[in-house]
Amino acid sequence: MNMGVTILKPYLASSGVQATGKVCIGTVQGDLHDIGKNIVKMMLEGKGLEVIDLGTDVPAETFVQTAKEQGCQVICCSALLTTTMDVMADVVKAAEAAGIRDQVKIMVGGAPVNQEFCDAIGADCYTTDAASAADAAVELCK
Ligand code: B12
Repeated sequence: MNMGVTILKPYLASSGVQATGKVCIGTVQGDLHDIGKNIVKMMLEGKGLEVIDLGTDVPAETFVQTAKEQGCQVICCSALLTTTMDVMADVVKAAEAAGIRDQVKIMVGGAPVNQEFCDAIGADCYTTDAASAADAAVELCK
């Protein structure tokens, strides 16, 4: 999958275009699934957004610290395990504790996540797939 993504990336990423926003993305702490996260990353880049990829097993504080230091408008959290999706709630809390909750939008996704969960933890946006995630991120960056 990752090899395929590497081949497709030059065709999807817009070249010579000024970035329309800055986003950081990662799979939450305790979770090593990254295929979906990597597809979302590729689609975000294809929409002209600058993407900081934090990789997998990312602690809540790292998402928030990165957003604060790098000036990201959106934090994208991915989770594939029901046991790790609660880390997304920690990201929301960490953003509040760091005083940047009003400056950053938090997007959540991954197979076990749904709109109800997004609302319950106070995140800003949930979408089901990479294409809609990229469209939503562009809107949030505006
Ligand atoms: C591939 C896979 C693995 C690979 C991961 C390889 C990798 N580099 O990612 C390996 C073999 C390593 C693995 C390990 C494990 N896995 Co696994 N794995 C899967 C599997 C088969 C596919 C997941 C996948 O990649 N789907 C394809 C991608 C494209 O879909 P996606 O991630 O959902 O992403 C899309 C959307 O959700 C969305 N999206 C994703 N992220 C984001 C983020 C944002 C912000 C937004 C908006 C949208 C979005 O866009 C994406 C593209 O459209 C699933 C079963 C399944 N059929 O889903 C099990 C599954 C997720 N794994 C499971 C389990 C239990 C494990 C292990 C715990 C097994 C074990 N006992 O060791 C370990 C966990 C290790 C860890 N700590 O993370 C369970 C989870 C059950 C649960 N309820 O939590 C599943 C559901 C299998 C099962 N039926 O039991 N796994």
